[in-house]
Amino acid sequence: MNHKLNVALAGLALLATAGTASAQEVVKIGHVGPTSGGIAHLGKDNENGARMAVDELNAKGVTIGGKKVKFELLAEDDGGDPKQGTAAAQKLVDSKVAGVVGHLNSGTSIPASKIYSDAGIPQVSPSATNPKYTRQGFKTTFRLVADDVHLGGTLGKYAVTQLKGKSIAVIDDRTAYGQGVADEFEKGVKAAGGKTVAREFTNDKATDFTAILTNLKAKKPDIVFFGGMDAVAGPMIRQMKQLGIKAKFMGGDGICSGELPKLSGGAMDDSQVVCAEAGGVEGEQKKGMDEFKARFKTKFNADVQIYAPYVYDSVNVLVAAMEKAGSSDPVKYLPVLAKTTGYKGVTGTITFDEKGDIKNGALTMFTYKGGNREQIAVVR
Ligand code: ABU
Repeated sequence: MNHKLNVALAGLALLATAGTASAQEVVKIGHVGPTSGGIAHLGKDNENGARMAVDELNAKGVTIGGKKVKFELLAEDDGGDPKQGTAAAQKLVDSKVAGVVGHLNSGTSIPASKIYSDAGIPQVSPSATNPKYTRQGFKTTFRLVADDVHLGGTLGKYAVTQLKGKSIAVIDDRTAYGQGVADEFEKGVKAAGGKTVAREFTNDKATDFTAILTNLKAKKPDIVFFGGMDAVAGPMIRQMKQLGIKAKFMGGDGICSGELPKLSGGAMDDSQVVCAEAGGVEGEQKKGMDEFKARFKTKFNADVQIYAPYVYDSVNVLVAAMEKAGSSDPVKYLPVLAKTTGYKGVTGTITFDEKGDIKNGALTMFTYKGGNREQIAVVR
């Protein structure tokens, strides 16, 4: 074969390849979480959950409306900061994403939800638990976990009825999540006939809690509840030990991570900490979750922190609605997404209510022994 013919054939092959590639529609999915700052380990965990879903969908091959599609993940960092969160949201809207998974924090998810709503782009948060997130009347706003009313209220009741707390102290970090879950916890304690003896607050970047813990010590609490995230809870537990406060330590999903023992510098006593994840599976369904965790570990050489399975399910729920609607155009698939009923995910069966909240959201109570998170029970 002469050289000219070779070049012509190579050109034809390239054209054919280019033709195939352009026949495959690219669907952009946005993900936002804090991959920098104090809870970057949680943001990265979330982003990995999204990446895993997208990689698996692309490997399996998905057809939407008769066309093979390829999903592209656009991952943004909001640093857990509301202003950075809205900037990231606008960037994703401008990039014409078909849907967004995130943000991680309530304080970023709530302001960002207005931007997605104005653009008509569906947003599924895998972790924001402040009730306001889904109570703004937006049709684009969905959540895969139970909210703080359920989470804080259940933990408050648990503190009184199961842990037999008699003098309960409460601290929060003044964020949309931390303050909200602490308020609901207090209500839960009171509804169960219990008593709170102190309420203190800090912020989500604080590292020294000597002043507030010294105040609390004088009240002799048997339980300290913290509304906030693990990056603050860890040092707080360490400083409680240094000050000789022997109380149990409770918190919501934000402290309930695999990283908490390390963040406390090994200061946690066995069973001292009780926290709850705002979701959960048991029995047969737990097999799917365990398999997910094993695949995640193989892929990223890291254990799931908290929300990666919820992020994974969020991406898959969006894509399932696109497949069912035969379109990745938000105008067409959003009404289908809103009617999601009985979707079997690794985090359980997903059905949205009229606000976009998960129906019958479960909670899983955990403690830590020997530096490992151990499940106590799934409660509804
Ligand atoms: N749900 C705890 C962490 C995320 C948030 O709601 O801010």
